[in-house]
Amino acid sequence: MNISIVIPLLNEAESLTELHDWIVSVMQSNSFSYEIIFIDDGSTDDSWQTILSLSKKDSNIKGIRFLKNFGKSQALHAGFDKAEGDVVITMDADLQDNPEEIPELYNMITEENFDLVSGWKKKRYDSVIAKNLPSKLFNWAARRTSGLKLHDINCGLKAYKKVVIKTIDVNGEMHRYIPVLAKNAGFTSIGEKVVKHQARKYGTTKFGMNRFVNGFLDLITIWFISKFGKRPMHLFGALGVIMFLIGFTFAFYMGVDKLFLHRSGRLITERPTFYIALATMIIGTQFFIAGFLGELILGSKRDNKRYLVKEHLNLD
Ligand SMILES: Nc1nc2c(ncn2[C@@H]2O[C@H](COP(=O)(O)OP(=O)(O)OP(=O)(O)O)[C@@H](O)[C@H]2O)c(=O)[nH]1
Ligand SMILES: [Mg+2]
Repeated sequence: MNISIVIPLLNEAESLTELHDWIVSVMQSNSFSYEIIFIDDGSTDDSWQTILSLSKKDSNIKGIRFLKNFGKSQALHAGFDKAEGDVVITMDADLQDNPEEIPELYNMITEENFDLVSGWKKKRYDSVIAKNLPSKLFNWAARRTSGLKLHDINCGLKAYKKVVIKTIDVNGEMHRYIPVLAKNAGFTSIGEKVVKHQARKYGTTKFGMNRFVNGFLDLITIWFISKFGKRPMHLFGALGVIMFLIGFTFAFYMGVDKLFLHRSGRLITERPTFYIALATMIIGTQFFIAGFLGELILGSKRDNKRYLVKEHLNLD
């Protein structure tokens, strides 16, 4: 199979039929063999009914319906688990991403040998204040911490070699940083393609302003994971030793002073230095324990099923 198209969605019933017809016409005019995997992430509208009725006409449609809303990352994770095509395309369900871009993306993966190609909505049809400016800032920060030269890291339209999506683990809200995850996993051939973007035609935005707060917190996490994820003790151990040594030096000085020099007539507990020494030694120990816990967690095998499926369509 040439292409798997993975489409995570939440309450996009009005868009699905038009999106499906558009994808099919592009697939047929390029004679690609393909599958479309819709992941309905606990929609409360008619999205699943629409997917079922589309699948009656088109056997290339597969579907997963989550028991409740687990988030876009989990939806992508489930779609990636099931994808069989040599090239995997992800796109939004709201008709903002243009299926006409798929053949060119496919060629970039198969002929130019990219591991991952990310779309770049160079001309956006979104509000400047709510989306474009925060998004520019966000992408700048992501570029600085990750070293990737992408302009639009969180673009929904992306193409991957199959091995990439079978390797990376998209969890939490990490769908915003898939190129960084891919880079950390060792896939360095990461490209970018300017893609057409449309204004939203039906339905409503699913992510509010809190996307930027969450986005920046995730950015710190991913920076931390890519630097210290495999060796937390290197960070926490070093911090712990430094803090502990500072505290110990203060305590040692006070001890020597009290026992041998007798320069201060006060009790040790009456001196501010005592509390500095105490606090830094305790914090140092805490850092050390955090490092140990990190290593323990890394060592134990984790269960990576983070979603529950309610129904399947054409999947085993
Ligand atoms: N699986 C899943 N998909 C989601 C969720 N929230 C949004 N989506 C899908 O992710 C895609 C992008 O969401 P949008 O709300 O369009 O985000 P956006 O394109 O940045 O915002 P607009 O420009 O207003 O459309 C759409 O296909 C949504 O259906 C979710 O919680 N789970
Ligand atoms: Mg959208």
